[in-house]
Amino acid sequence: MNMRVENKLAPTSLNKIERIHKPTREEFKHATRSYRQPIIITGEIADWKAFALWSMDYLNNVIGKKEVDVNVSQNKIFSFDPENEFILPYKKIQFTDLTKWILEEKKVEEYYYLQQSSLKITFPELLPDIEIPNYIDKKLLIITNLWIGTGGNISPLHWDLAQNFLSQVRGRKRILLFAPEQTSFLYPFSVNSEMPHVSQLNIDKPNIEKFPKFLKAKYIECILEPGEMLFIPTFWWHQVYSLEQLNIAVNFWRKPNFQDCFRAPGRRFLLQIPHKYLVFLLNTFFKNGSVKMEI
Ligand SMILES: O=C(O)CCC(=O)C(=O)O
Repeated sequence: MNMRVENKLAPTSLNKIERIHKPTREEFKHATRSYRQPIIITGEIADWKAFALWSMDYLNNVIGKKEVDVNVSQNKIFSFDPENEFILPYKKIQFTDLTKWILEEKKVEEYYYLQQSSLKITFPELLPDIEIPNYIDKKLLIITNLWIGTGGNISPLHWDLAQNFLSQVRGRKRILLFAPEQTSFLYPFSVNSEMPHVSQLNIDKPNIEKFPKFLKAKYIECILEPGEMLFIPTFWWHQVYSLEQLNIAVNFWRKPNFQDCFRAPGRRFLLQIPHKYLVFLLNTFFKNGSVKMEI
């Protein structure tokens, strides 16, 4: 990423993502300032069966015949095209075709990424291979998803309302994180658009004439190794680069803490569409509604 040197440090005291080995829930809460700061947890995933078992052969045996939805991109940026305000299409392919494509990857017209695919709904056979982290009360767990892709895939800059435990099983990911307070430098799409949680910027080739405040944005960076779990708190912006040819991750979404819904991105909704946002929050917290920003 071609950002200037002065952008290297986050604005808070946090300028590095700490690693913490198998924390207890209390230690986790303390280290993340009550689920508000990112951290990398080591040692948890090594205990999962998935960590020992999930090779391409194993996955092909267990789920190979399934049809899966893969997102399709022409330029490896998934699954939004920020520059054209466009949500990319997906297509159904057999799982073995996806794995074959990943292993044989060559220069092609289109690229695939299995993103955010519910384990419970689509791959229940794999559920016994993973363990819900101790930091998520079962009643606060929203969804557990599988991600399978290949090096070069990019998930562009966005935030999620849910707290996210991104758990790397195979391959590594490079991740850039911007605190919620950086929102005014990151040019999210309009609160009324279909992707209000996505930045309009391509941060690898930022159009500074159009988005001049981006030069003030500060970020922190980490490499997530296989066996590590990155905790991404509510409203922390993240851009994710897959590094290895085979890249497999699981992410757990946990309900946000109520007070965190009013950090900078949430305040935009509150100021601009207060009624809709409050109804959305009521549904999220009291009626078990979705935490996706479909407001
Ligand atoms: O791993 C990726 O490519 C993106 C992950 C992500 O954006 C998420 O878990 O919210």
